Amino acid sequence: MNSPKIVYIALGSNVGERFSILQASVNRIFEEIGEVTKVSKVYETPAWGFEGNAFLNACIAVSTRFTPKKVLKKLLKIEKEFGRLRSDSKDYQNRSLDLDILFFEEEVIEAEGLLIPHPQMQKRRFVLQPLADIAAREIHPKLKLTVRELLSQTEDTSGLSEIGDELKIPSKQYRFRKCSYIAVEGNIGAGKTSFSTMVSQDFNAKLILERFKDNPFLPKFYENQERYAFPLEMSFLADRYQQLADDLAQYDLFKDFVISDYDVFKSLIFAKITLHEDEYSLYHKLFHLMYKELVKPDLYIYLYQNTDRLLENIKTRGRDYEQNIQPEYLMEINKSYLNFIKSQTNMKVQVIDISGKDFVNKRADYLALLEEIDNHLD
Ligand code: PH2
Ligand code: MG
Ligand code: MG
Repeated sequence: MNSPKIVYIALGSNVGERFSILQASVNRIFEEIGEVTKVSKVYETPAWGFEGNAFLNACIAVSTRFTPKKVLKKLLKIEKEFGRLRSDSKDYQNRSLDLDILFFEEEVIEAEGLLIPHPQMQKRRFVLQPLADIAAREIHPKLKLTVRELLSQTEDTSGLSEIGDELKIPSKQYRFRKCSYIAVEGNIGAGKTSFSTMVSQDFNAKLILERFKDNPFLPKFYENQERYAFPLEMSFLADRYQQLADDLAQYDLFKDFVISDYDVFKSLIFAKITLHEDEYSLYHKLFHLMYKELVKPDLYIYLYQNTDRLLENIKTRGRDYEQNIQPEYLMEINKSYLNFIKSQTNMKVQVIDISGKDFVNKRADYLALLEEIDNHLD
């Protein structure tokens, strides 16, 4: 999964209900591409480079995890939804909606059909003026000038007039942001790490990720369960306890809440499956000594994914030692989680079925998942 990047997009319309089209396209960009972080004022501008109706133009900043190519594809799709017709003619034409990528971070891309930064932007006041509203100090990665400098140097002298209406930034006030600590759980390969990482990025949360990579017993365990189950479970418990004790105690002033991609109870759930009865009872004692010291999550989310998709995810992420995991083992883990969840009376737990969903690659699925979590809260 990519980390979010800032893309600046220019919007223009000179046919139909121009302002409504711009606002509706901003909403669609939020749904398809990413969080809209800034919107410029809206300007009425004379058609530049051809004889046509006056345009409304604006610029927005969007935080996206998609690649420039994917963003372009989605913008073209949104243009089409608003009735944009493209003809083969090379001349400019009236258009209900035009969406152009101006900058994608500092990237310079010169590919067939995709030129970033936009090759004409320095010649167009209808781009530079709104862009300067939201990104005056951004540097053009090829021309090495700021947007403010480009605006003051441009040869385009056309007159722009600010209109009274302002574009609204689409956003949702999710109630889960009021939680102080959310734990995301799920089977191996369910997408716990991706989901908690995305939420931490989008909602300014502190992220706690399990450090499984450092566990020297894990690859050995998958080779020889009998021999390595106990040391594996013990070292997981010690690591998780230490990490949660440290990280949950350190209150981060600049973050709104904490989200982790596991809950410490995971240790007990796995131990019950992998350990012999006598080992488990020893383990159980130690677990509870530690458990009572820890801060408990005020929301526990279990992402349920079906076994086929789990196996598929395990394959695509390609950790060698996980490749022989059997479907039966995954089903057993799922069952144990659900038993644990049933026994919880004091914790707010949500089981969310994400089978058939792809929240990493489909933003609509991601937004629907956030919505579902929120609807379950009272
Ligand atoms: N877009 C063009 C060509 N000319 N003129 C104005 N005023 N606004 C635009 O958005 C615009 C234009 C090609 O995309
Ligand atoms: Mg254009
Ligand atoms: Mg265009």
